[in-house]
Amino acid sequence: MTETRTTCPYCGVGCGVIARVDADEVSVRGDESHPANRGRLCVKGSALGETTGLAGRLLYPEVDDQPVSWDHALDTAGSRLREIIDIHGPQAVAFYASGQLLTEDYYAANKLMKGFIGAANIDTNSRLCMSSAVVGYKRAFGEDIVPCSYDDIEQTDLVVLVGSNAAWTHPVLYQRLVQARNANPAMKVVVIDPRRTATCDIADLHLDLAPGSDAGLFVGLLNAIDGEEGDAQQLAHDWPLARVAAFCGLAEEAVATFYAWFIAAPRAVTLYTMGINQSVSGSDKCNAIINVHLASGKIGRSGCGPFSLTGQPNAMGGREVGGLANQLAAHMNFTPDDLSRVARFWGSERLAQTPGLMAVELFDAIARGEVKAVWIMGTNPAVSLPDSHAVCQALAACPLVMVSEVMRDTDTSRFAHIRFPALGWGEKDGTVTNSERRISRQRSFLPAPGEAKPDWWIIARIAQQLGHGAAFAWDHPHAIFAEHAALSAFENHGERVFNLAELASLTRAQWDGLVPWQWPIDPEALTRARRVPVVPQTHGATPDALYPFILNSGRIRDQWHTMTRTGYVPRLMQHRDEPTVDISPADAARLGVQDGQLARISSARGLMVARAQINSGQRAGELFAPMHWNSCFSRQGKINALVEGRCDPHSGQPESKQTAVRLMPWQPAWQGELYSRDELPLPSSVCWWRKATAGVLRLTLAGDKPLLAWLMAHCTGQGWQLQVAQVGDRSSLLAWLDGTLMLGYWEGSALPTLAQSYIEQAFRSAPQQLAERHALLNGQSPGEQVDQGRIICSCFSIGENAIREAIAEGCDSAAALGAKLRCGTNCGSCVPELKAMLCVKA
Ligand SMILES: Nc1nc2c(c(=O)[nH]1)N[C@H]1C(S)=C(S)[C@@H](COP(=O)(O)OP(=O)(O)OC[C@H]3O[C@@H](n4cnc5c(=O)[nH]c(N)nc54)[C@H](O)[C@@H]3O)O[C@H]1N2
Ligand SMILES: Nc1nc2c(c(=O)[nH]1)N[C@H]1C(S)=C(S)[C@@H](COP(=O)(O)OP(=O)(O)OC[C@H]3O[C@@H](n4cnc5c(=O)[nH]c(N)nc54)[C@H](O)[C@@H]3O)O[C@H]1N2
Ligand code: SF4
Ligand SMILES: [Mo]
Repeated sequence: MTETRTTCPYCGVGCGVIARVDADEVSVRGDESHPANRGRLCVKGSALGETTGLAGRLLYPEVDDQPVSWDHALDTAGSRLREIIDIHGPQAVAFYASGQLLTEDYYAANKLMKGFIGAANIDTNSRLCMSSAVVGYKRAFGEDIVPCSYDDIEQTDLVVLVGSNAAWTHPVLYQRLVQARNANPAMKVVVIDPRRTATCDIADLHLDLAPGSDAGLFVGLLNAIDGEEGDAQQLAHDWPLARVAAFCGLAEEAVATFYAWFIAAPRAVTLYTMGINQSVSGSDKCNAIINVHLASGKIGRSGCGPFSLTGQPNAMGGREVGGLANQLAAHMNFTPDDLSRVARFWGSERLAQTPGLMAVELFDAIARGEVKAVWIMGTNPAVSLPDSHAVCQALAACPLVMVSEVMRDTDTSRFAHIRFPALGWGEKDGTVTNSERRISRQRSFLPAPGEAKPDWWIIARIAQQLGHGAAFAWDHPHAIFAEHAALSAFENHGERVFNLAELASLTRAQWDGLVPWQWPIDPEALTRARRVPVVPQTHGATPDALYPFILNSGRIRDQWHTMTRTGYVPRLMQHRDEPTVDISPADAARLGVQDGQLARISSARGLMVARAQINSGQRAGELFAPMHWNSCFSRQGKINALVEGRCDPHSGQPESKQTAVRLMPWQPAWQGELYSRDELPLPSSVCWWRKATAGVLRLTLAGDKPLLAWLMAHCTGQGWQLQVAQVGDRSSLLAWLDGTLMLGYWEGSALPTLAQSYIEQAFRSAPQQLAERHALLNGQSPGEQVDQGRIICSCFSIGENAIREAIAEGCDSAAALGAKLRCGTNCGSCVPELKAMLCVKA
């Protein structure tokens, strides 16, 4: 048994984790000594041990779909890249990296592209995430500095959450807030979000403003603060209360209450994330928020500040190494002094002199044939970029697509000519920086599987192929970290706040043992801040008679992005196992949509199918669907097929939160459940959703063209024996091979209710008695069947039905439910849902 202190690879809270390996079993618990979480973990963090298996992993390099040796893969990649550079120049090559790479990997990628290939075409998924926040900070402070810490949330009088569903997306930080508020009943919490989310659970005030209207709210607040005159203040005079209320679609009293609280609070923190950043005017919205903190003096002291929470585990590290196409390394810019400094430090004569292509432009350039080689590392753009049909077409037409991945099959890797197997969490070694600028170690505690290698190693080998080996001759991530830290200190003279001089001379052993370390900010730096004038704009979507709804998108509690790591874990799919579309009761009634019914949502770009959820927390005229589902987990479940690539002109960040769409209820001819030992080539007319089950493939299906005959032909074609039943509109089919159950299928005009766990069991050990097989064919278990309902508490697998029963029996608070069933007592992220169920009863 060994225990290793490391860091969670999911969200930007950056929780410390203690991983324990017992024989082959990995288990994790929160690290009490880590300042970010002090021992707590959320559901995703707690389930990390269940994600370290090797199923689905990419374990060997592949060239043109054939497994090959590293030598062969590197030679081929090197010669194909050299050929493109020789003929078309370095601008024809691009890297698309990720805020989930470690700092060392990220530094290496940036150095190779900007410093040695000599074009700045390296951009990252942080463009879709943090780039507006970066522009906001740089315009205000002259540098990308986040002037807050998690402690501020505990030492404040007012917390404003804007465009953040932290209860689900930064759960441990949210739990810290819940605790702080319990400890200080005078503290107030305001949530600003068009939807009523789980985060609203602790809100004293929820402002369900019109989508995209946040800048109006904050410019109006600046006006109300009545601070020092200047351009920003001047513009704010045009935004009296009545105008703000009309612009935001809010009641004047609600806006006035928010303003009064903000002005009266001695200290206030504003937490903001994707509801602000992912907008055509996201940068301006960030500055509108920063301005009210500057004007009211709520900045640069404890309990105060404009706090942009980072999404990914190392979004901040990416900003430090200059992973975006329009920055240089170590918070330097494309200015003559910085260019010369970086070139001297790297000993390069080829350093890119102008900014490169930003994510959306980059894929447009691939589509136009200008970029001919792209290397994608640690991100899944075929799912996460807007207008995904166009992205897929661009990738399909690109002469050289290289992908560094941990998984064999992703929507993006399907387009790859060369696949590099990367080490994953638990195997790789390096550092990450969280939202509060705290650098923590991710340590390896598992052996490298197959031929997988660290991302930095792959980059350094390709550098060697391109003739730059000497500048990439590191033998360990520690050497890269030391170089990165030294660059941050190089000729700094206090000009750049980001300065890791203190860490530049760590020995390998010291780096290995590094305890979480927050890089300091000199409060002086904040006093030079500038108030950027902001003219509020609304979103760029243009709803009309054909596409009357605004489609919003975001995260659900237990899934991580494109699901490559969380979508195969049964425990994490219990909460939501299909893409849903939330619709207001009024719109549902008008369109005749029933709760749980399927719906088709379409925009001018594409279509998705999701199950309708009637939600009174959803404004009329707006819809919400999760960002997670993709072609590996569904047919037509991908929201970015609909989203247009409109971007903020300053940050290049796409407006992922607002798209004009229409919704039509879909009553398919049949719906079914399919269990199978193997993948099968379903006809393209069938819609399906993959469910996470142990050991067997389970799909929920729906369609208009009959499927049963196709399935029967498929099974007989395999030489399996069939057992078929048809009663009324219901059909079922079992396929056997020598007493082993190979496939089971149940269909009806409505989705059949089945004894799921009995069926799963039958695939592990098939029932041999005729009566049992008959029950199975009917989708029932021979014994009594207990239906748990939707799982609410994923930590202890407590279902809706047990909770309703306990409420009926007298449990009248989340605490009482916890005492009886344990639900909500571990990570606490289901407490808002428990409370909602208690409310329905009341
Ligand atoms: N469970 C889970 N947690 C995650 C992630 C995950 O995939 N799963 N990903 C991580 C990453 S990378 C990120 S970036 C963060 C994102 O964290 P969040 O930003 O909290 O998450 P989202 O669900 O994308 O969006 C937040 C909210 O913005 C609201 N919103 C939409 N339009 C507007 C608007 O015009 N104004 C306002 N004020 N609000 C609006 C949405 O209704 C939504 O509730 O989460 C991180 N944490
Ligand atoms: N409509 C809509 N679209 C959105 C958003 C939204 O709210 N709405 N949010 C946007 C935001 S904020 C973000 S951050 C993006 C996220 O979108 P992506 O970055 O595309 O999503 P991930 O699933 O995190 O992709 C990470 C990939 O890296 C692989 N991987 C994991 N570990 C490693 C490793 O160590 N090395 C390598 N090489 N690969 C690894 C994973 O298997 C996975 O395929 O989505 C954006 N897209
Ligand atoms: S809050 Fe974020 S960092 Fe912490 S355990 Fe959950 S996903 Fe991991
Ligand atoms: Mo993100």
